[in-house]
Amino acid sequence: MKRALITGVTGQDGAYLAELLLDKGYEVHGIKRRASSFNTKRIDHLYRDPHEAGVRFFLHHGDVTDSSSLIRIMQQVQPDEVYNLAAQSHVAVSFEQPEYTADTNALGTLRLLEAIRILGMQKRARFYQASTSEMYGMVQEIPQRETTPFYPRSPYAAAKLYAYWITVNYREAFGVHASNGILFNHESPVRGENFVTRKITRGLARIKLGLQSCLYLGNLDAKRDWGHARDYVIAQWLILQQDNPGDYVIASGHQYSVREFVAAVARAMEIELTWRGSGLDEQGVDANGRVIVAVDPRYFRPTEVDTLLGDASKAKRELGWEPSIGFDELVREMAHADLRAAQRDALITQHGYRADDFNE
Ligand code: NDP
Ligand code: GDR
Repeated sequence: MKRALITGVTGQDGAYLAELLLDKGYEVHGIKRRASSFNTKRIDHLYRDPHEAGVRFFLHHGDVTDSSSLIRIMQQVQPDEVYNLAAQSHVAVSFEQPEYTADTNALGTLRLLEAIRILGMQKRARFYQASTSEMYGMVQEIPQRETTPFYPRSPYAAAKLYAYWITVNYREAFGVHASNGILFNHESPVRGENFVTRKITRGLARIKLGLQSCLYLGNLDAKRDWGHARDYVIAQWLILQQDNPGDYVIASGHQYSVREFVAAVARAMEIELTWRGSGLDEQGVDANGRVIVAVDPRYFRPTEVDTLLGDASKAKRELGWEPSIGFDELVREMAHADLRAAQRDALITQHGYRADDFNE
């Protein structure tokens, strides 16, 4: 039985990847951070009581800013495959916490690679690094492929660029089977609520159910190449199944603006939406003339990545990977899930939920 270790197992990709590897018969170990409240919502459905027979999913407390925890866990688990998904993954937040972002995203990767080296596991453990299209930043070529030069535009992207190159270096210097997946944006119903797609599906669902009046967004002109996380974790796994390590762009090859994403979600939720004004005064108005989408400059970034579009033909050729879930299906799935959540919240509100009821 193959053994995998996933950092960032409590995140969007960690949850989908853990499920995929368990389905493939792996023993899966995940590293989670200690938190004052539960942070395992995305993986609770995979967790079994460790006292039961045949358990194949295990969680370990650790942190990628803490070498000793990584070395201990790596030594204990002896993984065949290590997936480094842990990161401070919010680009806008990285401008507020640049040092922490570098510690986690850049040095965290180095610490894991060093743990492999210190423990002499170069020949055993294959390493996957969650690299990102954000490294292309101010794009030098359209579409972006493995050979396109990088030009990071945020502390997040600069830290990820270090992680990319240290992964390449440990491959070349120490013979680690270490690979980068350069993944373009991928989303799902369990995407963090403050990334733009989920903010839109959640916000419009709450507006439709009368729980919120307006959705405030930043740059509506930004263009992204959006795919589904369920497809993209398959690529992560395929990359580690290759005889030779390498670097791969993983993308859908289609591009939409944030404004187009809003419009697609409105259609999926049967909300009539028309745009009026432009720039800071641009607004989305519903059938009753109410402003339900507005621009708030607080969500603008000091430096923006205006446009991303990936060319995943190397992944198709060498990995046999292609996305199976298109833009409309992604939007429908996310819209449906957030409408259900909003319906639940609306019911609770209508029937007079009082927090006090649960404190007595
Ligand atoms: P999430 O933000 O959903 O998950 C990040 C995970 O990292 C969480 O489990 C989080 O734990 C964990 N984490 C954060 N800091 C630390 C730390 N110091 N030590 C240990 N764990 C930590 O991200 P995604 O699942 O969307 O993305 C996975 C990876 O892929 C990230 O590295 C991201 O940068 C990268 N990426 C994502 C893309 C996307 O479109 N989703 C595209 C390209 C790359 P907790 O739950 O406790 O916060
Ligand atoms: P991104 O994702 O920065 O591409 O990073 P995000 O969804 O945060 O932003 C996408 C684009 O939408 C614009 N935008 C807004 N963004 C947010 N979060 N909130 C808003 O209100 C808003 N309004 C407009 C942004 O300016 C941006 O242009 C994601 C993360 O998952 C990274 O970890 C990953 O590496 C990249 O995708 C690929």
